[in-house]
Amino acid sequence: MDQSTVSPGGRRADAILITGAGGEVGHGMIRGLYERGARNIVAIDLRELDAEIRAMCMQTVVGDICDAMLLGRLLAMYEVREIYHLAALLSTRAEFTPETAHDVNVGGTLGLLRLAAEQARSHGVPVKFVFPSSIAAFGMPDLETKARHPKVRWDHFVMPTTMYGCNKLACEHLGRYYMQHYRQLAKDRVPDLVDFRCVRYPGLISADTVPSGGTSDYGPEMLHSAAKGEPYACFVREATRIPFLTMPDAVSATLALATADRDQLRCPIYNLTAFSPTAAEFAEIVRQHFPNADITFDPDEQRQAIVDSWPADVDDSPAREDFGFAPKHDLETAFAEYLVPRIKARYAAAE
Ligand code: AKB
Repeated sequence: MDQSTVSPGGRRADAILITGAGGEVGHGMIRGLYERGARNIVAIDLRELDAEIRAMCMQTVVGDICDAMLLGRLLAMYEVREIYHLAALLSTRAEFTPETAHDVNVGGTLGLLRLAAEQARSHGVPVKFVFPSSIAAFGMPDLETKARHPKVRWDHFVMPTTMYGCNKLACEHLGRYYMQHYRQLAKDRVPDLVDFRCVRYPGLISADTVPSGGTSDYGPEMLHSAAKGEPYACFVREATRIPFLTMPDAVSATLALATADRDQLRCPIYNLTAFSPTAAEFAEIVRQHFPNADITFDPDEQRQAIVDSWPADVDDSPAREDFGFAPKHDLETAFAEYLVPRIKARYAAAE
């Protein structure tokens, strides 16, 4: 055991555990927590984290969240007080290996919920479990219904058509179970072990990372291709519409949920969104900023069907009312104030 994490009295160091730390959201979440004063971050990912992110962490671990031995060793070293569970196989990638996706997305989450319950039982304080679900948990039955329901509530049309969406919906229910009903028949049941908090991310757009394996990725891929001067064939139709959020707004919203008073939170799940452009509108604003962008549309029928099953927009009023969700960026300011300046600097530095 690493003695550096155990005080002379045998008490383990407090820790915030972040899984999927090397991913798009992981980078932003670690930076956001660090900038808010967190100095006890333990980050885990399948790959080594880059130096800048590593410097913000108390410890970085290269490993698999499905590795029970690894989780056991972390339990021995730390008193985990919060978990931001960001590791997942996204919607497109999950369709090529659905059973593996289930093992990682649901099995991995179950293992961490169990760890959270055991930790809370051990140190006597509820463990905060922050979980990003997705608009993939929705399943609009057809385009006519999608058009008729422009702003979908969190509890409507939850009939996912992808393994990833099924996984996210399952984890939403598992989190609620661990929070409200865990071991409900056990004589030695301890209530309130896990404080589960969940947001449903729409498509996320980051200036710092290019996504991989998502079906909402046509937006960020289009933008990054234009910035690199590369042609881009969009895999959805021009008229395709889904909700999006910039990565900084997604991180801020997640941290606002994480730090809200529990009694403010009326919903088990919170929709988030900021803008819902069509793919054609997205291409138009990309061309405004990158006039030489070579963007064409070459729909992939299967991936198109996935995106068509996601709502055109979602009702995020509960997030705005309960924990003050207020995205900084609409479509125009997202490009003008965040995406384009950061992306141009990123690719200029890479030249
Ligand atoms: C995906 O496209 O799979 C994800 C998502 C919408 O959750 N970005």
